[in-house]
Amino acid sequence: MVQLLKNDVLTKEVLDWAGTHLFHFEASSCSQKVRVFLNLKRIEWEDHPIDLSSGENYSEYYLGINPRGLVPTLVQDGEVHIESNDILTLLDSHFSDNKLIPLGMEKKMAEFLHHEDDLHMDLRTITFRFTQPRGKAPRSKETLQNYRDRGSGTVRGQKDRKKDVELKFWETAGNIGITDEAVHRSAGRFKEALNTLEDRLEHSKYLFGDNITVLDIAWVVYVNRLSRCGYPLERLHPNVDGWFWPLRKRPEFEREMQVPADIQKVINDHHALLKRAGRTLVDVGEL
Ligand SMILES: N[C@@H](CCC(=O)N[C@@H](CS)C(=O)NCC(=O)O)C(=O)O
Repeated sequence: MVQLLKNDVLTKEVLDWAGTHLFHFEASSCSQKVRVFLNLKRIEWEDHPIDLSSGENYSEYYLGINPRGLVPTLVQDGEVHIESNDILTLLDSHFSDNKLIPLGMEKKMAEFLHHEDDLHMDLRTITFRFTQPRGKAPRSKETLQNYRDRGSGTVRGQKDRKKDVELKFWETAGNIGITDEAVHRSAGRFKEALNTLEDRLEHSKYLFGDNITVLDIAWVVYVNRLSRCGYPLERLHPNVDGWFWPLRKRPEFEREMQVPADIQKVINDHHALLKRAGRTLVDVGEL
C-alpha cells in the first residue's frame, strides 16, 4: 500500500482534510478506474480535477501532494494515498458494503492487479500513438524541468525511482518518438494478457468468478482504451469482447468513459489517416 508519510507531502493543508477526496483527470485511465469503483460502491467524494493536458500535475501544489506527479491521488481523512490499485484496495476495506474484493482473496487479487499495473506504460505507449496526435514532444522541456524540481521527490521517505521512469518515458518520447518497436512490444504484451483473460472467461462470467470485482473494473478501463486505439478485440478475443460491452454500457462505467465529440472527431480523422498509410495499431503491432 502506498500511503505517503507526512514528510513526503509538502502541500500540508491536505493533511487536515476530512472525508474522501480524489485528485483525478477525466480522461486518465487510472482515474476512470477509481471513479467507476466509487460509482459502483456509491461512495460520496470530493472532486479535485487536475488537468494533465496543461501540465497541472507538475504544479508546485500538486507535486506537493503527490511527489510522483501522477493521478489519481486519494486523500482519505488526511491520509494521502497514491497508486490506483492501492486506492481501490484501501477504499474497499474502508467502505465494507458491497465488497469488490472478495473476502479472503486479497492476496490473489493483489497479484492480478499488480500484473495489470505492470502494463500501464504499454497502455500509455499505445495511447500516445493511436488516439489524437500529440505532436513531436508530448511534454515540453519546461514542463519536465518543473517535474524534476518540485515536490519532495520522496515516497515513504525514500527517493522515488518511479519519477525517473516517468522522466525517461517523456524524454524518450520527445527525442525519438514512440517507435514502431515500442508499439509492437506493447501490443504483444496486451495480446498475451488478453489471451489469459479469454481463457478465464471460458469458465466464469467475470474475471474473478461470477460476481463483479475490482479486476473487472480495471480491465474494462484498459480494454476500453485499447479498443478506442483500434485494437481488434472481437477478432482476437471474442470472450473478452462479450464480457466487455455489457459492463462498458452500465451507467457506472459509461459516465466515466465518455469522449467529447470534438476530440472523438480528431481521433477518427487520425485513424482514417493511419488506415490510408497502413500504419494502424493492427498494422504496426502486427495484430
Ligand atoms: N501506477 C499508477 C499510474 C498512474 C499514472 O501513470 N497516471 C497517469 C494517467 S493514467 C498520469 O498521471 N500521467 C501523467 C501525465 O500524463 O503527465 C497508478 O495506477 O495510479
